[in-house]
Amino acid sequence: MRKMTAIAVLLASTPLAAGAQDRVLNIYNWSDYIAEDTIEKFEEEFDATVNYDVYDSNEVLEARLFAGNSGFDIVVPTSDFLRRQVDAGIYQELDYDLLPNAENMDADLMEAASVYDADNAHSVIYMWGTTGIGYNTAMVEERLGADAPTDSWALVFDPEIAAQLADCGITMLDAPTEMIPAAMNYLGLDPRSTDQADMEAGAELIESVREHVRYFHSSQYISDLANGDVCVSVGWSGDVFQALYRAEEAENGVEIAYVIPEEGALQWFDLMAIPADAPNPELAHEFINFVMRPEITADITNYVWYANANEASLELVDEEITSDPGIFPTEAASERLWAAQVYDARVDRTINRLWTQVKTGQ
Ligand code: N2P
Repeated sequence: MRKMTAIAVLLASTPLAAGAQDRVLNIYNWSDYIAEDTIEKFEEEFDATVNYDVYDSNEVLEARLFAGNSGFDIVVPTSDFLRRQVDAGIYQELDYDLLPNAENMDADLMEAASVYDADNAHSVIYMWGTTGIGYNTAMVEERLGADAPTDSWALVFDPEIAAQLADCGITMLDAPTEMIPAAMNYLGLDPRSTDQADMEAGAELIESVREHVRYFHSSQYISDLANGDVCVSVGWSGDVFQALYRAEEAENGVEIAYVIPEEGALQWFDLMAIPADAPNPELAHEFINFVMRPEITADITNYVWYANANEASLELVDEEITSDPGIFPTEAASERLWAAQVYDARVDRTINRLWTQVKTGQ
């Protein structure tokens, strides 16, 4: 008996046992943003335990990161937020020697992302998409007729039109840095403007339709659209497609469409990065490299309906996805897309103050 205890103590203190305990990876990612089996596959192959937590707001992620000691090894901010966070020094540089699969990435898209992180020194693209409109085709037609302006932001920003859709449910993202520029764009202003008067005009427009908006939330709309509980959502491309697909699966008669409005839309990148104080940066690199395998990224895109920047993965992505202009925009549509503006702390405070005003009406 005493001997067995001695062996157990000895085993527990061997480097091997300690190493296994250390193979814990803390990931903080967007909700509805990974394939069902990605984490399980990684855990098995890499003998690791993953704590996987989710958010649906860049502001929430940023607050956790800026508070320090977040304990996260991998986070996935959107490009413009990443830039401010890189400038604040909260990420570590990636060691590309540990990321041989980076060669699978699309050079043009990585270059576009380098505007937010010079030389992609701290981040690689996870997925990308657009912020457009998802709608229930039948409900909208019922209320607005066959020539409803379904390819326009008028659907949500024109008070007369929004009033007619209010009963079936309009929702907007709780994302000030995406909603206010979309409203500015609809008004004919530059969506990338940081001029206070322009931002105020955008906020005022949203306030003018606020009474017709059922809620501001950035993930609830997926199931609500799928179930026919709301009819028009300003949403993220892949999330609307997930709603469309869920409705199809449920055979509940709900038909959803996603549109990049003719006036234009935001195109964003979400990127994987490792906080400077990450407990396990080595394992974090292993995870990033794992995700950059063509088949792993393809699995994710096939499950979440978001475009990725992994060129080598595309031949493994369902044709239904690669050929959908809502997911991979046509060249003509791409010309109408704008890239996220980076706000400094002052502009960021302005936009957040305006947003509180929009949501609470004061
Ligand atoms: C996934 C949302 C990711 C898009 N649900 C936000 N950039």
